[in-house]
Amino acid sequence: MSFVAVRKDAIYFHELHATADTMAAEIHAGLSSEQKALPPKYFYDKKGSELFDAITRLPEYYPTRTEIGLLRRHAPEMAELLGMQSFLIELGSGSSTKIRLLLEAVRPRIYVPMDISREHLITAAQRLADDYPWLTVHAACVDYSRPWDVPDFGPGRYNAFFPGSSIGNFEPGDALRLLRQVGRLVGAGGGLLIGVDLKKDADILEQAYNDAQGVTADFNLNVLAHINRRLDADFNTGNFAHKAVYNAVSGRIEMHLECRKDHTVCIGGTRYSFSSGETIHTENSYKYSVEEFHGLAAQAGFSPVRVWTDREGLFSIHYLKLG
Ligand code: AVJ
Repeated sequence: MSFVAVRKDAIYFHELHATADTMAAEIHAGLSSEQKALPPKYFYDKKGSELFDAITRLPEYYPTRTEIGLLRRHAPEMAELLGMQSFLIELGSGSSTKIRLLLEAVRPRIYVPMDISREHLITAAQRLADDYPWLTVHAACVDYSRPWDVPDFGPGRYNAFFPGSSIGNFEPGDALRLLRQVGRLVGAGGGLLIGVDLKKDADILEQAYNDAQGVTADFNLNVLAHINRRLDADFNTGNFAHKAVYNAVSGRIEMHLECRKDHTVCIGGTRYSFSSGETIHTENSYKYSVEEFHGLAAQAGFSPVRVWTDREGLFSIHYLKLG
């Protein structure tokens, strides 16, 4: 499929899927299984993207500030590795704040923010284009769990930027598939700069996902409100409680919504029963040691070039090359 651009004020806009979205079917499948589950991508409607931004400012949520610290400290070296005038594609660009730390140094030919949250993506991309008048921005709306077209701007050097440890929200097999797709995107010799949250003490992890102000709880519960808004459903968020625990065996934080009482919920004409105490599994956030991540990346054809970590060993940023 071709990569058709629509001019929207200061930016170009792309849809990377040929088919309409499958939200209703995915929600139905998730709520019909033995362990009820919802895909974490449905956190990110407009409200959810705003709540996620609020999470990144929480004192307990160390990943964002630690990653920004690494980007600030090592920006010159990262820019050197990325090279100038590349096609720079960011996966899960959200508010496009982190890329600002690298833009002036790398001066990409084209910057491509990709995100699932359409409105949030367009607003962030337009703001960026306003702030950097020399920059060409091609925003692309994409759901990585569905087949998507790899943007191709012609010959040149391609780099992918995938910050925030969003790779951790994918099951290892899906993470591998996504990294392989990133490989197709950057091509032989292309680069990947990726932020990966490290394995650490369970207390630090659990605090990061159980903040005192309850913003993460609101973020988790918002998935139900999002379903209500989009699918004619009648979830009462008051019937559920936020729960986040570290599963040391799997090396992941698990977020759940625990049902507080027996009740039913109607979604687009179908009834679903919920029993008190049962949970809806809403997210996994896998944590990787540097070696574990190198192993995963190698299976996708990426070779490690450089890795940066903070002094406390909380977070890592890898630069890898395809081939
Ligand atoms: C989307 C990967 C950055 O897994 O830490 C934050 C999402 N969920 N708090 C993560 C999230 C709960 C977050 N990332």
